[in-house]
Amino acid sequence: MPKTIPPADGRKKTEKTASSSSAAKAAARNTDSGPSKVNPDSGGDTHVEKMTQTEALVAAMPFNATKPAEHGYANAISPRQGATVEPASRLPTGSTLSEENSSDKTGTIAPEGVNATIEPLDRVRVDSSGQMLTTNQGVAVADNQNSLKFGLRGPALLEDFVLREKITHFDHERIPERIVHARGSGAHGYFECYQPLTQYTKAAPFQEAGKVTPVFVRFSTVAGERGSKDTARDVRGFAVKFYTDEGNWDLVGNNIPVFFIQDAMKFPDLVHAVKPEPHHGMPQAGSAHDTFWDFVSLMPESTHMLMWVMSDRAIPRSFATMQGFGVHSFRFVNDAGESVFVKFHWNPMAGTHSLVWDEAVKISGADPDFHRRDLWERIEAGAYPEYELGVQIFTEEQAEQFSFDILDATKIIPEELIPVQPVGRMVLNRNPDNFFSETEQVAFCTAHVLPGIDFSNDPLLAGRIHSYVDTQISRLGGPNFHEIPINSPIAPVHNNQRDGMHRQAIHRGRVSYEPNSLAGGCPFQAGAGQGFVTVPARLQAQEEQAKVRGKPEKFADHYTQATLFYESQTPAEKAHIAAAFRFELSKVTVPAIRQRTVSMLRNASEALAQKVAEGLGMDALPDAMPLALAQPAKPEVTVSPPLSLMARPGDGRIKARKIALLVAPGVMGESMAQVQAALLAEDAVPRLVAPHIGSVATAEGGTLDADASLENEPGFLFDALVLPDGQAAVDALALDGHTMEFIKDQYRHGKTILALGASSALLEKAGIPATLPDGKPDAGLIMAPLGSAADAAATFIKGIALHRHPARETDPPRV
Ligand code: HDE
Repeated sequence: MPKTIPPADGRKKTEKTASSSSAAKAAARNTDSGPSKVNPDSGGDTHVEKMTQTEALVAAMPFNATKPAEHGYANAISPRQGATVEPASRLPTGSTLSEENSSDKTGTIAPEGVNATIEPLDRVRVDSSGQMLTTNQGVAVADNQNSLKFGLRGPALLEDFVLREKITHFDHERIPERIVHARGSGAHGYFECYQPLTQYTKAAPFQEAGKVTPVFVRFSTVAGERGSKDTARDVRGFAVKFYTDEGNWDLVGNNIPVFFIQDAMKFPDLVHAVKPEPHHGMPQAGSAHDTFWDFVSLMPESTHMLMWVMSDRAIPRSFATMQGFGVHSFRFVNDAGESVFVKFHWNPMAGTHSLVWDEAVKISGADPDFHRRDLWERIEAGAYPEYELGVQIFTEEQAEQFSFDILDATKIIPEELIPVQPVGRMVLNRNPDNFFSETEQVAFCTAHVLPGIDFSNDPLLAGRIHSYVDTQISRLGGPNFHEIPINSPIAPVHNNQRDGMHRQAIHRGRVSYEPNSLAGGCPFQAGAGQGFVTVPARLQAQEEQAKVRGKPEKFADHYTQATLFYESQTPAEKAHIAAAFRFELSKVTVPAIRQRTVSMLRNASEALAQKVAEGLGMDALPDAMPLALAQPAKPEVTVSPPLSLMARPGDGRIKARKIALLVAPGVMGESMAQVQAALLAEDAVPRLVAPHIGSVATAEGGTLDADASLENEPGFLFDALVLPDGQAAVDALALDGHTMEFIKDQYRHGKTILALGASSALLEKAGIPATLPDGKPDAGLIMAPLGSAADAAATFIKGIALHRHPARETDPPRV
């Protein structure tokens, strides 16, 4: 009879005795027909034993006991666990009797219930220290310098399998890049739960305080190709893969909480419009061109997103200083099957800080890898990027009362309506070992959810649930992308999917279907107790119960939240939005597209439309675009301060900030060393920058070692600047045109500048105004007379923590 499975090593060895009948033995050795009745006396013969146990296993399932449970509503929302029977031993479920014969290659019999493809990444890590070079077949290569030739000066030979393997592999090194979000940077880390959220969700990461779940995060730009620049004006992807013990959950979000469109049907159109124009392939990684503005100005629902994309959110200082959002409404589901809606927010501990446009443009030339480098260096330095996960939780009833539709991805839920509750934190503490294997091959899919997390009916989300799996099939070469090490879960994987390109799992046994009795019913359906069950959300209204192509009425309010966003910004942020619209639209070659965009903006903000129109040299404002919804519902709030980047200054730390310390021969080394030490004590990254790299003689007779030059690390790459004391150094720097550009960029971009002793002359020579445009003192300009470097360093550090001094700005800039 079937019973508990004995351990693998307790398995009976084949003993051939005379007591088993020859007929049974003969029958058990056939693979193409069986006896009319199985002889239960195996006589120790393994073939017969397997046949006997197989018969018992199958007979223990005389019919499909769960078939009736496939019907009816109650079963639909609470599926039963599948029927299983334990075999008497591991014999009947194995593929082969020869599995006991082991070798260095085969290893031993598959451990019971184990799928080895999900073991930690160590199983595929390769370290070549102390190893000799081999081919992919493990054959040692004697000569890796020369191809095989017929004579030293003769023709190369086709026989050269070493060369041909190397070149063939090289020829296929590239895989198709992501159609969007092609340029990305990744990191490993962990998520730690603050308190159990069991009241709302049974999702594994939220079950206990202190529970740690490994994650892999990939940040990205959207429009640019894989080799494009980091600091383009663009949305940033913020995709997090949680390797939970109940399977992988991918929260594939952006750094902006809304989107351009409301329905997946329009996504290919949006992407075609923003990508380089198809006739000449320009521009790269930019939205400042005709087709993008043509499309969005015909899609007024994009107005809210355009406000965000024209704001400084689209040019973050660092991946560590930007927020992330799940964008759509999702659902949390608890153990009792009750569900609430949830929106996800990632808030950076370092605060939200961005670049300014002039800075972003210059950085893209000097360091196209600016964000990737910053992320890598922060992690290598132990200044781990950290984010708090917050959730907005609300019920169906609350959602019905809102002036907007929570299924509309162009709308936020103002924090004044539903506060953001912190539920855990994420720390990114390990760089990938290999960019391609991890960051490039990671496959995020919105379809990857867990018990406890479910979808809303957002029509944009619905399209995404399909799209991501589909795209991985072509990008990663087939349906087995889940077996690529970075993608495999840490939770067990057992199903009857088989074969396909690049299959890695080697399944033991002959069963790859369900229901089955030959494998005791395994793997069996989990049922509602442990398995994923979709929330049986009901549609209430009559008209919702029809098959239609259309949108709910509230989706037609295209401007209320665009206005809310704009009105919630500080004056400097508003000025940046206006300047960004002006810049982008100035690059459009068709005036009618500009007109149409401005006519759309009039519905969001007359003041903004006016400013943009002036900046574009328009004689008069075009008529406002007709509204799709004449009387939108009255909004609950008209200003929401958390929508400003200034609302999150961060923890006041300056860790990982890069500060330039300009030096030249004759520098007063001691005061510079004091500032350097103060910055290092704060975990900032001070760099000594000189006219050229190398040793610089100090006024005191010592030396400083400059590891960057005015040429290779221009001023806009730094968060702050220290100018040196020492007349000879000041004179030398004043003669170098790079110094003036360095100082001007630092000033124009609102950075904190510390001028030690005699170096105030450099500020004068660069034409830096001593006061703000309104005549008030500039807190970002710190003068340190001789002997005050240590005190001044403390003020300097506070200034850097503010990140920028926007009060200095004018349009156009004074410097
Ligand atoms: Fe994506 N998106 N997307 N998207 N998306 C992809 O998947 C798609 C949308 C987002 O680092 C693709 O693996 C459709 C919204 C991120 O690997 C693709 C629609 C949001 C990433 C795809 C959207 C995102 C992607 C391209 C509209 C914010 C990068 C390659 C229905 C919530 C993930 C890939 C990574 C990537 C489709 C809209 C975020 C083609 C059809 C809204 C962060 O599947």
